[in-house]
Order: sequence, then C-alpha cells, then structure tokens
Amino acid sequence: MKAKRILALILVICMFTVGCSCNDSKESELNNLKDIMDSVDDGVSLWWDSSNANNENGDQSTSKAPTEEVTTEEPTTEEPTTEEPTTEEPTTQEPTTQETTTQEPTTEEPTTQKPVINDEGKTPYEAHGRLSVSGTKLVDKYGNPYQLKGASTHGISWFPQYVSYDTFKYLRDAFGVNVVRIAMYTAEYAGYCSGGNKEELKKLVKNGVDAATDLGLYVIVDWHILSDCNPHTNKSEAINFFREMSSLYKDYDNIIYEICNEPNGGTSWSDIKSYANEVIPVIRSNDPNAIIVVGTPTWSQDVDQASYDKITGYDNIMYALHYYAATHKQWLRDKAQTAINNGLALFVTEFSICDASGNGGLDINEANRWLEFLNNNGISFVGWNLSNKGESSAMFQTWTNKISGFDDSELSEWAKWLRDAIKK
Ligand code: IDC
Repeated sequence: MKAKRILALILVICMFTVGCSCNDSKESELNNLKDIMDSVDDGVSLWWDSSNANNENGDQSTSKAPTEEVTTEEPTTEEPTTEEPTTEEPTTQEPTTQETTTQEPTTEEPTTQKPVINDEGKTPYEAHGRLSVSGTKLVDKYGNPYQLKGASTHGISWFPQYVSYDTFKYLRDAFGVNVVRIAMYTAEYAGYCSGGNKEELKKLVKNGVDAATDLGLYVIVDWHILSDCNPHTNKSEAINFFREMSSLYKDYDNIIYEICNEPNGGTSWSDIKSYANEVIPVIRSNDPNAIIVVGTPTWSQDVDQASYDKITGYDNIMYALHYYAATHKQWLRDKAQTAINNGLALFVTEFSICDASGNGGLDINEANRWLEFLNNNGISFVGWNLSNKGESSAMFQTWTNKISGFDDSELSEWAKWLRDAIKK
C-alpha cells in the first residue's frame, strides 16, 4: 500500500506541476490529489496498479448480484440488465477493507488445500492424454474408462473474473477437477449473438482454453443456447464460431466442443440432429478427433429420443444430459438408462443439486442418488456455476470477491458437496 501511495504521489506531483503551468486552479489539482490518494486507500485498481484489489483482500465485498426468488421449474431465460457484478458495497458489512492482523491469507492457498487426485504428480492431461469415445464410455489414451469431473463458469459476459488461470488452478488443486467448462451464452443479455462484444468474448474463451491447457486440464467450449431455444436460430454464428475455434485449437488434444447447451421450447431431436450435422463437419474439417457434445431436447434431458436416432458417420460424439437434482429425479435417470441401454455416450456437461432455476434448496438425497448413478455408469459430470451470484447453484459466497484460495467459509454448500463428490 505504501508503494502505491508513493507512486500516486509522484503521479499527482507531475499533474500538479503541469496543471500549474497551464494556469489551472490549484484547488482542482489539490482535489485531484485527494481523489487519487483516496482511491489508492480504498483499494481501487488504478491503471498502473497491476494488483487485483478484490484478490488482495479476499474478504472485501464489492460485487453482489441481485438475489431473486425464482419459482419457475426450468431455467429462466431472461437476464436482468443488473446481472453484471456491480461495484457497490453490499449492505451487509463483511470485514472491512482495512488491513488487520486477522486477515485471511491473501495470495497463497490455505495450507489445508493440498492438491488432490493427482495422477502420481502428473496433470490430468499428462496422465491421460487424448480422450475418445468407446461405446458408451469416455476412455483415455490407454483405452481405460475415464471420468471427467469439473466445474462450469457462469455466463462469461457476466462473471469473466473466474475465467482465469488462478481460479482453474485452485479448482484443480483444491477440488481435484480435471475439466472446466467455459459457458458463453448466445442470446441472453450481452450474449455472443445478442449484443455482446464478440471479440472480447472470444478473447475470454481463448484465455480460458489457454489457462486450462497450461494446467493440464480438459476444457469444454460451450455454445450456451438457452432463450434462443432452437440451435438453428443462431446457426450461422455457431458455424463461424466453431470454425474459428477448431482451426485455432486443431492441435490441442484437451479440447471438447459443446455445440448447443440446452435446446428447449419444443425443439425436436430431428431439428437438433440436422443442426449437429451442419456444425460437426465444420469442426471435423479442422480437428478430426476432438470430442463433440450435442445437446438434447427439453433442456438436454431427452437423451432417450436421441438414442433412438443417433448421429452417424462421426466418431467421438457424446450427448448432453443435464439435471438439477431438486427438480429432476428418478424419471430422468430412467431416460438416461434407456439411452445408455441403446448405446448412447452421455456426458453431464451441466448439473447442480438445487432446483432447475439454479436456486432454491439443495436436495442432498437426490444428489447422492444421481452421483451413484453417474459413477456406476462412468458418466462425466460438470457442476454449474463459478460465480458469487446470490443463488444456490453459485459456488462462491456473495460476499467474497476472491477468485482463488477460497477457504471453506467462502464456498457455498453446493461447492463443498461438489468437491466431496469429485474426491470420491
Ligand atoms: C441460470 C443462471 C442464472 C441466470 C439464468 C438465465 O444460474 O443466474 O439468471 O441462467 O441466464 C440451465 C442453464 C443455465 C441456467 C441454469 C439454472 O443451462 O444457463 O443458469 N440451468 O437455471 N439449465 C437448467 C438449469
């Protein structure tokens, strides 16, 4: 903090000198000085300040997304414009920004968080290499069944801070994840096809893929359709996006393409299949082997329908099964079982254990039944979501702005459940 004050002081003295020579009033220069010094003390990052104020003091609270009580069963498709983390202080005062001797560890992960599930000191990718699909199973480079277990970002337009090396490293070492999913909404507020900055979004995806790759993790690039219901709605954008991504990552063996998160609104399997049959060849022309996950009707639940009419002509195709344990129960496992019996390779690229709105109480009993089902069938799973939004599917508490090095009090109940599930 001292260094910052000194730098700020130098900066202001320069401004003051220039200001005087331009005959500006001394009073306004003095106000500038005060503003800058105040902002330094408040922990606000200035352009020359490469440190992350939020990160430095993990217990600060500056962003709190609104908590709305959602009663609808299925995910809401409207994104409030207030979604983006704000810079306002929350009303419930957490520990202040003052540095005190009782501060949490600031940079290093707590010593209790030793790396878990490391394949004899190797990263997941070093140990398992290129994955492929064999029958209904995902297998590693040795042909052994391999389960991916990980976490998904929230919409990257809204919570870009977690698309980071530090967050992914924390998840790998403290949770034991071997995969991360980068969720890029297409139609919601600031989505890729709804006014979001395409270049910025692609940059975020690339940062995420690079970070995951450096960490030896597998990474899913998710074209997160939701309120656009039918993947044909934004098909030409999807084709361009996947052409670019697969060309960029054609030599990466750890990348997985998820071409349509959750078709819904009555979109039929034959519609989805015809979309897949246009997008898959685009990816295949660059990358003949990457795993491609295809969404299924009714928010990626009707995997049984897909199993009666599989996509043919391509290897390494998997089908998305999504569930929220407090809403989707045995009846959905029955559909999944039918699909498996029919030879479909399933991938739970998104789930949580609250209800389908992404909020509400956790159903631990049902969560455990699901987990047993997934493990018995060797199905990979990815938990939703990496954010501190006020909803029970968020992994981080609303009052923490840390992006890594979380201690247990900063994790949601769901995050702790997921961590245990991955370690099992
Ligand atoms: C939810 C988010 C929530 C957001 C909403 C609409 O958790 O913060 O406001 O989307 O954008 C899904 C979707 C996923 C949903 C999630 C929970 O894939 O985007 O996220 N869900 O509703 N399918 C079933 C549940």
